[in-house]
Amino acid sequence: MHALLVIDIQNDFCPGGALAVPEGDQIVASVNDLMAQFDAVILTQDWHPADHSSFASQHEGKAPFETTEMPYGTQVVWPDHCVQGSDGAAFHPDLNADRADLIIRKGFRKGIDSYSAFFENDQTTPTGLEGYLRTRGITALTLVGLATDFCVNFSALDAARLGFDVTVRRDLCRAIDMGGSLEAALDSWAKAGISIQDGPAA
Ligand code: VGL
Ligand code: ZN
Repeated sequence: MHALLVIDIQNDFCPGGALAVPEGDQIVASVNDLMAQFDAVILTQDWHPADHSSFASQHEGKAPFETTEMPYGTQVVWPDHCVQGSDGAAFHPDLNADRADLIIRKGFRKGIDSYSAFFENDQTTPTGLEGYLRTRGITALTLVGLATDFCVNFSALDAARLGFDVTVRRDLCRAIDMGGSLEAALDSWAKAGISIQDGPAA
């Protein structure tokens, strides 16, 4: 069984949003088309309380895109984004969310961020996605979505570490790309045995 894992295609990550990823909206139509090819479609949704600790606004003297030390390690602080129930947290209006078997929300605990669809940023608190996939007999995952170098990256690496057969459709992802983050992600995917596809399989 092969699932399509669609990462964070939400208004705040699209042009005009609070943490806009360049061209984030340009992947939506192709992602919709791709859904038909999979046994299961799973969407993730970044879903933060208004006072989430990943927001620069919660750290005196910090500007967005700087870093801070959290109990679980270094954390980039972001513009306020994907606040629970807000329009920014909603899926892009053209995304075919009706096709989703499961929507998994992450980053809902005030004190900890969650880039990965599998584990929060302490790398130990599970989201429950692994259990869902295993009990459905899903062994292969193809990832698409936003942002390549953060939530797609950490989701793909965790999936590979957990033993899933992982492919990233790089052409159906878009990156934030700060401080070499995109190149670092691509390097780590190669080392983790993740397949990178730049278009539909031949
Ligand atoms: C993301 C930064 C903060 C992402 C989420 O979806 O890549 N990046 N929250
Ligand atoms: Zn977030």
